Amino acid sequence: MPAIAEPYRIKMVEPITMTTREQREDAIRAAGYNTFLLRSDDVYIDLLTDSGTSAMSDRQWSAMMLGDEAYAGARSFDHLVESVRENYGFPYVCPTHQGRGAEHLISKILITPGQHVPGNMYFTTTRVHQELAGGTFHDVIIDEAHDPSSRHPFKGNVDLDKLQTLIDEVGADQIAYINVAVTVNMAGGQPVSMANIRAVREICDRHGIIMWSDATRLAENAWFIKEREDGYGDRRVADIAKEMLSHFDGITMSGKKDCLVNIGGFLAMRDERILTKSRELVVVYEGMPTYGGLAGRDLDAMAVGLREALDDDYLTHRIGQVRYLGERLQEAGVPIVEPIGGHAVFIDAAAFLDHLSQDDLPAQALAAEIFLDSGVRSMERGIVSAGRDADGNHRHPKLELVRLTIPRRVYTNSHMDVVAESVIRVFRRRREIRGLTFVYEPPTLRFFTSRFEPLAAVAALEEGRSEPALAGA
Ligand code: P61
Repeated sequence: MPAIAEPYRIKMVEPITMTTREQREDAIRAAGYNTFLLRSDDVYIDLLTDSGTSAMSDRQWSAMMLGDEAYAGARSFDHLVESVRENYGFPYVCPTHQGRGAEHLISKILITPGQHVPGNMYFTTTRVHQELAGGTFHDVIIDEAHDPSSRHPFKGNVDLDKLQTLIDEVGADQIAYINVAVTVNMAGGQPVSMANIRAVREICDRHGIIMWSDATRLAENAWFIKEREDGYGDRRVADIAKEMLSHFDGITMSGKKDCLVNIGGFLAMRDERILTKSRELVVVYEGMPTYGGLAGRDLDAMAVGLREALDDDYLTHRIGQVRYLGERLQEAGVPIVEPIGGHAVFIDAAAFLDHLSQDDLPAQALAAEIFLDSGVRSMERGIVSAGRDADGNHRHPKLELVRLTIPRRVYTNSHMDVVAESVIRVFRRRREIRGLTFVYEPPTLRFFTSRFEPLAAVAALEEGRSEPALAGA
């Protein structure tokens, strides 16, 4: 394999903090063993998320200087609409402050309480908004997606039989819409094939069902189609992306990922009636329909970024960097989700810490432990993220993962080497790692703000010892 270097050079640098083990012990304890609650100043390499963490280009910064901050009718909005039309092929756009703003609006518009919403695996904010609108989410992803070791090339695919069975059971008129995420975040950044998108479209057409997409990582999905699907190898990613999106009635977009911006999102659609409803709601929850909670400069940065993210060279490096980290971990025997996805390497925490039960919150404990080792911040994606069901019981997802998420255009492969070395060190002494237990749990989206204690510390306190031990200590 020839070396793939960054297709850009670095014009500005941001110093980052190096910390001692003692500082990290204080920091993770103060954060209640939740990496979401760490201060960024205490983090060395921040792989919490690829959301809003991209480095913008010189062209995006220039576009920001031209932002039109008019309250209404800003030309920045026109720039976004032009870019969406040209690159995604949708005529209508409604900006929102970020992806979940768009999810909120579309859930309210399309769901009548009591209806059902199939999707290819849940995403936290997506499902919450569907439920708040009175809908019931149904996972119709293929079984392989729930198996970390399955090497299916399109693990994000919709299982057509599961979809058809749901339609037969509840009736097509009780399906609010189907939401197809490209790529599928919770499955490990796994793509959906063009053939699968076409097949879902056929089912939707047969039953008159609206076909929506969570297109948050559409550029990465299109790159995987180019790499893996017959007939697409010689096509430009930008063309593939446009073909993909041509099958959908509309999309929700978190611009914080594949539009390469730090904040922003939108709804894009073909149906003018959905546009009208979006505009009615956006003024209540976000702002005027021409800014949707964003500054004019944010709209301009997004208009430029969404085009840059479809560049073949950029994507080859981007996905190559994720793969570089994943392969280093694989070589050392660290269990990760395969194939390696588009935006992150997902460690199989259930296999990594196979001496813990899922109720001991292994992925949460492992994320805390990796931070303690090196200051690398990752994210739990397992039982804590899955939350509780309607009866108040913990959901037990099949995947118990720690996500090492790579921000776009931010870190070099030397940073990836440091991350790999740290994870491998922790892997070698994995048997010492203990579980965690909740000490504070909010009612929704609990993973963001929950606090935990090491199980060992709880046991020590119960035995009357005063000094709690650290996880893994
Ligand atoms: C992330 F821990 N993702 O992956 P917003 N759809 C999809 C997303 O990945 C997504 C949104 C919609 C984040 C941020 C985040 O449980 C969490 O612009 C496929 O963040 O509102 C966001 O877009 C929502 C992290 C969100 C989480 C929810 O890191």
